[in-house]
Amino acid sequence: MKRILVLHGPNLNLLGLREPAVYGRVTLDDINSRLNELAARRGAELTIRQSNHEGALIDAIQDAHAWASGILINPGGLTHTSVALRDAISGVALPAVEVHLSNIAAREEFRHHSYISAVCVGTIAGFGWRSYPLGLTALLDKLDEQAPLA
Ligand code: CA2
Repeated sequence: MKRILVLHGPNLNLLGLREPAVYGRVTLDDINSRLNELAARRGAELTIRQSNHEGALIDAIQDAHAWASGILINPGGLTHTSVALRDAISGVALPAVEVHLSNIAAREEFRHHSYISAVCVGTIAGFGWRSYPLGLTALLDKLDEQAPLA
């Protein structure tokens, strides 16, 4: 059974409740339900956390070293600022996929650089809530590819 840590960074708890013009009307609970449905279909199990605190996200990543097969992460604004989050992902050496609701390359200049991308298998951005299931599918496919043939 593949076990995946899903991490939502700062302010993503506001999804669907504020700024719908930028981030849409889908709530974080909606996204988590869809991810759990997808995971069940794929025979995977998710542990889902949201935090507004950098240290709490880093603790969750370090802890995942003991039990997870991979990480799906939307680091929120920390994408563009956090060397510490990048070091945590790199340190646990688990395959990670970075997702963003918005197309960060098409937004303000300060959102164009991600500290996280280089330590991830890949990044999916710009598809709204669908970035999450696309990212989870990509991560599970990658893990399937790595599994030894039966
Ligand atoms: O597009 C994404 O998923 C982002 O990670 C979202 C972050 C932003 O700082 C990144 O550049 C791109 C912001 C998350 C804040 O979400 C809110 C949702 C509703 C209302 C206010 C903020």
